[in-house]
Amino acid sequence: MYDFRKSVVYQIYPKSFCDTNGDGLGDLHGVTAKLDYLKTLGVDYIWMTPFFVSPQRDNGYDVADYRNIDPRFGTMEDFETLCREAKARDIRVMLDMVFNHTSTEHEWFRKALAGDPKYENYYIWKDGDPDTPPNNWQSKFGGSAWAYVPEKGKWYLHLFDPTQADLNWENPDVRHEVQEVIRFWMSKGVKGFRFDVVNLISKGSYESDDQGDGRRFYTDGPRVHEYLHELNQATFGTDAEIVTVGEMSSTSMENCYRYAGADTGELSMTFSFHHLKVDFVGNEKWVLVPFDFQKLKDILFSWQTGMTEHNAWNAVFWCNHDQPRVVSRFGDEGEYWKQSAKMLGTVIHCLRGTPYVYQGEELGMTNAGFTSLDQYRDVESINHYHILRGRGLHEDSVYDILRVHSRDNSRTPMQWDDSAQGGFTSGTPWLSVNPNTKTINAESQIDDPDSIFNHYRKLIALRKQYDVISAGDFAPLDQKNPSVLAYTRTLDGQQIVVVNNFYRTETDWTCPIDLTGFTCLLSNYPDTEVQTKLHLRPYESVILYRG
Ligand code: TEU
Ligand code: CA
Repeated sequence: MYDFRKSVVYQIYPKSFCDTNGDGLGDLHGVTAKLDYLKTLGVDYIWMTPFFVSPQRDNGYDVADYRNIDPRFGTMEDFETLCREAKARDIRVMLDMVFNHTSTEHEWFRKALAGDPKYENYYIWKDGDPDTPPNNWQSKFGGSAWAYVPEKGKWYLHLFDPTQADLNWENPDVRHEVQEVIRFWMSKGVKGFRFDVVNLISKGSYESDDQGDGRRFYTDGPRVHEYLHELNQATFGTDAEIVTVGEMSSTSMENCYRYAGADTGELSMTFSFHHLKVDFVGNEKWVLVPFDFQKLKDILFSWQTGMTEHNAWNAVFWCNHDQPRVVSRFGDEGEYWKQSAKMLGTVIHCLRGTPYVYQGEELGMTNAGFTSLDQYRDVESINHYHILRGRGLHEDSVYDILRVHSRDNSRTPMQWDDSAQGGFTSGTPWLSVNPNTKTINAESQIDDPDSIFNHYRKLIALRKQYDVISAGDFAPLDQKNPSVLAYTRTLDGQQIVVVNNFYRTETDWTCPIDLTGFTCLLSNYPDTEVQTKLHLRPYESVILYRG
């Protein structure tokens, strides 16, 4: 079987990656054009977020046709070229399948609206009067999760935007349709699938939630494991080379043992987000609070040990297209930009799990820094601007919050060079390029041995070289330390000790393990010395090894 424990996945947000025809939108040709760059970095998979036909209300997560490519991104031939060129470089293509919902422009939904009972049963409808939604569930993007269709006198469920109608997985026809879509892309040579919010597909009871927004009734729902097992058996489970990852919204570890267990026949691994909610207040993300370092460690470490004990596999990551940039979030955008970006990379890449690198993370790209609403494009950000203003928050405070939490922070175009549009487009980009492309860009980093890019390149290479990194057991070190994040990985006679100073203050740290005989595999300072009593400089990070 293909050993995905040694692989690293690179996430591409095609719209913001590379534009080859000057329309301001990245395209498939642009991805093909940058494959050599990705080969240099050393990644094994590219996960591309959806480029299927879509009205783009949610940047492609509102799919109107699962089998065709949106002309904005290119053609099927372009996709086939991309797959061929990727394969020639030993890079595998992973697609993003959005099966919790379709766009309301999907043929199925249009037929449902027109009254075709077969397709009506593809979605979730409830009777009710036009003024009272069937329950109090909230959309993840704000407002009620129900939309009323006057012609039908019924409400349909949408856990996201009103143009993203939830599919009715209880209907076996829906499950068969989804299987056919997977088989279609498998026949094109696709070797991986990411399943969007896949733990929301089985709804339980449709009660109003007196304790929250309704998520406890549909998250990790009653039949979700059955559905995933069935999908596995009918499609990707027949090809041992295919790697799958489920995006798990507000999930529990117990459920992930099954979703991502080695022998459970569901998925290869899961994304969970609890470690990123450490700058929230409960589930509320539209607030400004410093991140809770102890909580971050406790959550990351408990997932490391819990998943290991149950023989299940984590996807490990800081960044994606929904999260702010990690160097802005947990690192430093200023004086220690480089050290902190490298340190954060080290933390993730030495954990037990498959690391995901989100485009631009390997360059230390930062948050967007937008100052006015017209710069934002994301439906969630625009909705929350109005929701927060409606609660009486001053405009400046709302902008302060968006600058920290908006999903557009990660969606600004890839910074290839120091030209005005960062080498992303010759036209006008759909979302502004960060002006710091003058100093933060790929061109200036590829040949610089001390760059963040080359640090990531080394981290990726180490995972392939040392089995202890891909397969070793995890154990925390000095978990309560207020500024250091440290752990060990152990496999047979090999061990690594990973020590990270998460702050700009220098700190002395005595390793609870005797470090005699250890050598330094990688550090983000050029002159780190191995000793049991370490003096850690700002954001210093070291990987020590004994074979
Ligand atoms: O995201 C799922 C999700 O619930 C969150 O990431 C959410 O977008 C955000 O954190 C709310 O604060 C997936 C996709 O990654 C995202 O881009 C889509 O918008 C969403 O599903 C709907 O398909
Ligand atoms: Ca284009």
